[in-house]
Amino acid sequence: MQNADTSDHIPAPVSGNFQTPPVALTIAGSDNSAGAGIQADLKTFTHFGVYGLTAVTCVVAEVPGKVTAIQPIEPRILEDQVRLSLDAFPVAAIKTGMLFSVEIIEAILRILDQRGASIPLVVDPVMVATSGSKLLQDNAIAAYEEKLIPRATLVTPNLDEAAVLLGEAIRSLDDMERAGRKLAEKFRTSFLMKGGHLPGGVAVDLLVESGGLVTRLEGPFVSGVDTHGSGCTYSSAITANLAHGYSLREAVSLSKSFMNQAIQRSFSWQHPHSGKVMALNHFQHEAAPSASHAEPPA
Ligand code: PXL
Repeated sequence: MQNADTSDHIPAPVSGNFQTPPVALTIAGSDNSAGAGIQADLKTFTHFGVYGLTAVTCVVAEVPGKVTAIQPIEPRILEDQVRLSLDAFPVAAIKTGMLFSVEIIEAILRILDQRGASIPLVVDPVMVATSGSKLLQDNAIAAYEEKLIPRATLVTPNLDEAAVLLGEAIRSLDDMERAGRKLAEKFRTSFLMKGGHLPGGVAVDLLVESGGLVTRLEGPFVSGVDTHGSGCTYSSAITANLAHGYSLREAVSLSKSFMNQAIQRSFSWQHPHSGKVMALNHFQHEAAPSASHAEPPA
């Protein structure tokens, strides 16, 4: 296993050309509170100097800690959003987030098979919100397993999602590595196993590549940060870096550094009636070197 250095170097927003930035597409739900979903994805793409396109799968009414309604979008309209985007822009990477139903997954597969088969695809297998609300119907898990995951470049489950995909509980770092290897073999693709919820003072993730190479990524575990959307933000950071042309390993390592900062510098507000509300920090202005100092992809 190798270690990636992610703890204290600040990732640069790697944009070389302001006239023609790389383009990435997120296919995900809308979170009006903007910590998760397409809103988080767009902020993250922008941080990394990537022009973001969106295809909305569902409209979710929510604030941190509470989901009150989910309205899925007509699959035909979703398919149109993806088709128009792929036909008009040179999309360099795609991610999926909250997909909700079999019908939505099938609509995405129809259009990706026609137009997007060669574009790197990051699948964040969103199942449950941080608040505990279900964001995926039970019968859609099989569609993920049989159709979407096998064609992904990278899958980014948290430990609960990985346990569902594998059918085994994951309780330790050793379990996590074993599970990652089994998943990578089962689906013949790479998995980023996110261990943020494991006990201990560090947030450890393992990138298990389809060839079996395991890279360990570490960040400090920051207590008292009660935000949502970290999975959306992490997977869209990786997608942005893939759109820039970084290798999978580089893209994940740059994104872990960004996540460490987004969590450590998270925002907090006090509302006169409802109390404290928090959000991840997608800005990171102070830390970001100017784009002219950024290193281009190797
Ligand atoms: O964090 C998971 C997630 C993904 N996508 C949307 C969401 C949420 C969580 O609330 O609303 C749209």
